[in-house]
Amino acid sequence: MRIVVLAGGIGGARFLRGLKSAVPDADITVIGNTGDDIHLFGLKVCPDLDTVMYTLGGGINEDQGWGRTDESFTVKEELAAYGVGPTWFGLGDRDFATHIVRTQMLGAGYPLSAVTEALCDRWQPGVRLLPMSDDRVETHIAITEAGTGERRVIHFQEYWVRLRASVDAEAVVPVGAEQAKPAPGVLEAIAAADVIVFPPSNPVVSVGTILAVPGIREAIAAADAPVVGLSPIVGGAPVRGMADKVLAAVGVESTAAAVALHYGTELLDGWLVDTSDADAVAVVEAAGITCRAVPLMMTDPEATAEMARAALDLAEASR
Ligand code: GDP
Ligand code: FO1
Ligand code: CA
Repeated sequence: MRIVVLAGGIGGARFLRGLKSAVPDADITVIGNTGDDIHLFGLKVCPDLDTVMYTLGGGINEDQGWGRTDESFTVKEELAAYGVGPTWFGLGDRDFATHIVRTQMLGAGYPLSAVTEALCDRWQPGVRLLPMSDDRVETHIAITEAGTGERRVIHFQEYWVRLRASVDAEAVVPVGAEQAKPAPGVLEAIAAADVIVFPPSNPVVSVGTILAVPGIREAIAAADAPVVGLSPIVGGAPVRGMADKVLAAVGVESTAAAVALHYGTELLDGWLVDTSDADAVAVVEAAGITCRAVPLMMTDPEATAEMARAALDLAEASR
């Protein structure tokens, strides 16, 4: 079975781990969000690609959900001693090596897709990990600065990591997306898929950014395969992260039903909500999307594998 998954970072990566254990023989292609990417200290950092690669390759810091296990921060401390920032972004020593290899290969002329493949040679994630695009895309967030009242547009990482999403997101702009092309293999994987899955990733700054690359949304809408999604919103709030803030920026309520309607029937055939959101089932079905309520908390590997099985069952039912 050929499965295509549009993934952000932690929500996407954890779901993928469950999917792999539910269907060990599946041929899984992951289209990864690169809108979170940032250039720091002359290095290209790709948080969502790395989160998927480290999680599936056994190198992730499980408590944090991002970054490397067994990490130290000597380089970060030394940079700070030189007064070289930003100090708000925690790049660890082991993680630095990934960004050095990536930046070196990009400098030598390899596209991000080839670099990602080379990094995955080491990590063996057991999926084909494709960046959504080889072209530079960076998500920016418009805010009003709390102290000064000044309107500014800042990088998504600054909004999330420095400001911890403490002010409203007034607009979400995937800078460069309009000019970006899908990476090699992306459209082909979508067209050849037996099932397409939107994991419980952020609908705006993860899945939404991937869909903003011209051609990807259209390919999914046109695909023969059923498209099923799992709600990242449980009980009217994100399980973690700032999805509520970025959903508000695009005028969508933070409910499991509203996220399904935001994707719409053009994309979705099926939608899973958490059992605590069973009320949403009727609303989503009324809109023409097959919907079921099942436990959607990725508390342990078996619970996550069960979510993946439920998604594949739903895909079969909505085929
Ligand atoms: P990020 O790039 O690290 O933010 O990760 P993703 O975009 O892939 O996923 C973030 C989303 O995962 C958030 O909106 C969370 O609400 C959602 N999420 C995290 N853990 C769980 C869980 O156990 N169950 C569900 N349903 N959603 C989750
Ligand atoms: N998240 C944080 O909350 N603080 C950090 O200092 C931080 C550093 C970091 C370094 C590498 C990396 O791959 C991810 C990192 N993250 C950090 C996570 C990242 O900001 C988020 O998980 C996503 O980009 C949000 O979608
Ligand atoms: Ca992300």
